[in-house]
Amino acid sequence: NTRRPLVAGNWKMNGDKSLVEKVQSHLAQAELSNMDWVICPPAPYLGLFDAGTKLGVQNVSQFDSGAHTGEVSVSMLKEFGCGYAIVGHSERREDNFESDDVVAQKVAKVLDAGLTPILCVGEPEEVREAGTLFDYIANQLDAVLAEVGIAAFTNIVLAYEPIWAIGTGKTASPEQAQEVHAFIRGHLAKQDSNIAAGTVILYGGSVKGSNAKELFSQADVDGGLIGGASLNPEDFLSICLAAN
Ligand code: G2H
Repeated sequence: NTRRPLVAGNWKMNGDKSLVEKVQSHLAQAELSNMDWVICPPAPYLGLFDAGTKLGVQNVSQFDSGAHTGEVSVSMLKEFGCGYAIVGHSERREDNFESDDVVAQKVAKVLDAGLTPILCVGEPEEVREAGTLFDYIANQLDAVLAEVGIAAFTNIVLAYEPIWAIGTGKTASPEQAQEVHAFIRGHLAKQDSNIAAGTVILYGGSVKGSNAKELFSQADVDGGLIGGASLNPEDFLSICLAAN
């Protein structure tokens, strides 16, 4: 395939100013010409990175501006050179009650601004155990497809993050990841097989330097969305190298 691997570091509500320096200096010394990487720090740190560092945010408002206390708009992110926005992470769906509809509106807003959404989908453990995993993921995708249409998926990065594997140390096996990634691609292919073939699908959930290579070697796994391990510059770099 011609999909370019991507590794996105999601710091969540972690890190500090010194981590900005450490991560930049680690990545600067590496030869990473066959993949892209992006750092998604907490919003206050965005302006501290060197120009040219690929940046993303962990959340963005579905509104343009106005009386939305605590929210950050896409135009503000553009001012800081932010190219990506994580949308619909399971922690925001849970902590901030983001519905499939709100997630779809955010994806549309990010696309309108010319940024790339990293759209997260993934099932809780009880859904997997009940055997309704594929319906659950299809519903999450369909909410966004209904809002923006299949053509928009040329500019969307997907991330499959099984909720039971997030921050738990319980990584999905490479086979489990591949099975769902292939399902996601197949679901998009029902509407447009070319677009589906070109869509970058990341795996997220306890990816580390030690398991990245095997996960990324799966046919439909095009890189990773990295939480905990992105806070360790050596580990994050080794994950980037595994995708390169
Ligand atoms: C999943 C992932 C990054 P972690 O949420 O988004 O976090 O790698 O800590 O499981």
